[in-house]
Amino acid sequence: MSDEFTFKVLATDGKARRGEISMPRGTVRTPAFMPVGTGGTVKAMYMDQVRGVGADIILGNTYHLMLRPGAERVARLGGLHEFARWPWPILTDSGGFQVMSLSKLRKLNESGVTFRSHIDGAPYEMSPERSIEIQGLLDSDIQMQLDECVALPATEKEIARAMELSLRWAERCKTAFGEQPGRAMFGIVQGGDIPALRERSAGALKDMGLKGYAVGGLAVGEPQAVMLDMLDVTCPVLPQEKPRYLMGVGTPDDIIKSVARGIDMFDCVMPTRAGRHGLAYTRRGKVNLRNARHADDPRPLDEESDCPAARDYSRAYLHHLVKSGEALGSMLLTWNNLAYYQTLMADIRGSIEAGRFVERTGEIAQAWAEGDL
Ligand code: PRF
Repeated sequence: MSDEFTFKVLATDGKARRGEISMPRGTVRTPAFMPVGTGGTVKAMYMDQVRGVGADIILGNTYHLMLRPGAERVARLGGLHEFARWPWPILTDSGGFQVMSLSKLRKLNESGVTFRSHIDGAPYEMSPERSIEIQGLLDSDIQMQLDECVALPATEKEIARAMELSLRWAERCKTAFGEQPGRAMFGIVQGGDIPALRERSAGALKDMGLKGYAVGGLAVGEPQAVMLDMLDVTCPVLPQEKPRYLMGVGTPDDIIKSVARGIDMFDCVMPTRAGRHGLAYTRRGKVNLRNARHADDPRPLDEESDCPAARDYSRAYLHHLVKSGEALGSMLLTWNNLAYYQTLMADIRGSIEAGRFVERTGEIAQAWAEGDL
């Protein structure tokens, strides 16, 4: 742990990096996967289970928490860590992306966004300064700039406009954030699927001297190959000595291919959402527990797993829970999935340290391809 926010690259293998982010609330081993805890809860999980599977940091959402229960209320109740009983690092997204995907009647201009809540239609305003203020009220350790993410496909003109606006908002967020030694504010690279715009965005953010950089505007409708091409042009422009976070990504395969290009941090609803829909991630690929083939299967999802959800319950029982709509089905499958993702990240980290990243991730992909046991 550390009084200051610091990042160290401990080992590299090709472009893949094994690192450590230290801050007062704890150390994040990278490459890291951050479970999504949108509204102050990683859905269907106790925080000790989230910690128990190996998560060093979770993600929270400005947008959801400002609407309900309200940022000022969370602050009065001691901040998000105390409120949700997660004392370790928290990264918060800034709200722009969620406003665009969830809210109603949104209007965006130079000063910020106005929108109506998806919950009760109440009107809200969010400027870059207000987003940082809210993230401060939540007591977030890693705060994100307010940005505008355009869905792909989009015109070059539209992508360029949103990217330039996001750069101006990055400057305003940097000023609003000020000097906070134990915390960080990350800039967000935009630029859609246009290499020159990605380079411009990453270069301008680098010049601002921020403590970390996110790559946004990807996994928004483009093929995986396009996303990877954008990482190929973006990562070399970003400073080596700062953490890089690919927002909202992704599948295990996306993660491996992005680590190979120099990404250090990820978040995605996939393991938690899939768990609530009866889908299990395993060493041998995805298993849909809704399928009738599991109804009489006494075997666990993975007898070699350290996670009780994967090791101690029969597929027949999990199938039964899922088919019956039982809460425990969601809980066990989410637990299994987050354990799988964290084990994958530990495996990736170990392979980089050992200089075996390509070889090891090849073996991991081979096991997925062999299919379920
Ligand atoms: N910006 C912000 N949050 C995000 C994204 C973005 O571009 C994405 C895109 N994959 C996910 N979450 N602020």
